[in-house]
Amino acid sequence: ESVRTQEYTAIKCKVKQWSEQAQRILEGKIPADANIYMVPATLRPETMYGQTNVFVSPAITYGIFRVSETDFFFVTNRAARNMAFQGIFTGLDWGIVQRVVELSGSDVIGSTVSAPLSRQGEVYVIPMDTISETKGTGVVTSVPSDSPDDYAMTIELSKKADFYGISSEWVSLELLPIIDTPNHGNLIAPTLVKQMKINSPKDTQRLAEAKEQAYKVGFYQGTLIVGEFSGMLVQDAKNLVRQSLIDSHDAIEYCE
Ligand code: A2H
Repeated sequence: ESVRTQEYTAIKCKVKQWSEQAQRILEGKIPADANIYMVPATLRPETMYGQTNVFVSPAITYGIFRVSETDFFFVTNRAARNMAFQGIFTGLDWGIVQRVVELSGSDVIGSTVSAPLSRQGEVYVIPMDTISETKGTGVVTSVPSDSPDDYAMTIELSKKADFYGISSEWVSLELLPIIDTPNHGNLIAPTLVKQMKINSPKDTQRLAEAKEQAYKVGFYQGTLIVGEFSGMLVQDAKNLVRQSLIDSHDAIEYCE
């Protein structure tokens, strides 16, 4: 475990439609005109162009927390506490974390949320068992073009939708090429997953290797091929995309 500060970009994915189960739980608990966001934490803000789903863990308990008069975040208790210390919850009494409701990840699967920068304006919330409760916000953006973990989970869910208790229509199989590389093409995650013969999200050792390689190649050799900073090297564009997301109020800084 690194002792350095991890600087995440927390993406504000506004809830468009709650799953039926979440609707039942939320009934009467939150003002109808509230803006509620699922807030995945990412280390790769430049990949948000390729977001196709949002992952939550069915095994984690989340909360919806008041951020301001009008805005609410769906994150883990732990992340909400960190956010409060970082001054992210504004217009509230200092240090007071206001949890409006508790929900299990399984309650919100099948909801839809906005996906800032992505060509798919709106994406489904789907399950990922390997999400850690003690990292980030417990919510993860799925970018199967560039993240081997996301790609492997996407394939798993599309093959075993019934087993996971989801509708296969919620799993996006679209791969959006967003970063080009000299030797691995423009869909590095599927390329590595196939090359390394990774057949399941449980193939953790090879996935860790693929993740490391995808991260290095993407960062040091990748060029963005979509969006405002298209044509720029990922290492130059990364912070520009991040700042652009923050300026448009689609993301916030989050550290731990
Ligand atoms: B990354 P680090 Cl395209 N549990 O975002 C498991 N994984 C989590 C998590 C949690 N609680 N919170 C965040 N993550 C994921 C994009 C991405 C990411 C790409 C490629 C690699 C990559 C899209 N998913 O991460 O352990 C999030 O996925 C590889 C490092 O704090 C986040 O960034 O270093 C990353 O892991 C944070 O991992």
